[in-house]
Amino acid sequence: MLLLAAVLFCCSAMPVSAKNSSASKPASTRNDADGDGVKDKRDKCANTPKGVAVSADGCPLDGDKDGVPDYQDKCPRYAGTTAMFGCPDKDKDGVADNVDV
Ligand SMILES: [Ca+2]
Ligand SMILES: [Ca+2]
Repeated sequence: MLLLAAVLFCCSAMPVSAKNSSASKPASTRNDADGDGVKDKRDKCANTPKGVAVSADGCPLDGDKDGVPDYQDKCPRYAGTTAMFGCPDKDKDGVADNVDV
């Protein structure tokens, strides 16, 4: 019971200190935890690595829409699989088409 009270106290006190620390930051990084320029409220991918190009909803761009973001996609212009790092593997032999002979 004592522990529960401590947890409640800790968490109810948290937003106040968080508010204070964010107020001292420049407006451009305020409420944007990953610093991609999309505010956390609208950011559907709040943990985008630094320097990655993102869409309006804050998610990394995925030009070929294969579910592998361009920055991790070895074949950003061809829809592929996650296992092949975004490259297609038409014959499903585990070797991506771009290196398969
Ligand atoms: Ca963001
Ligand atoms: Ca791809």
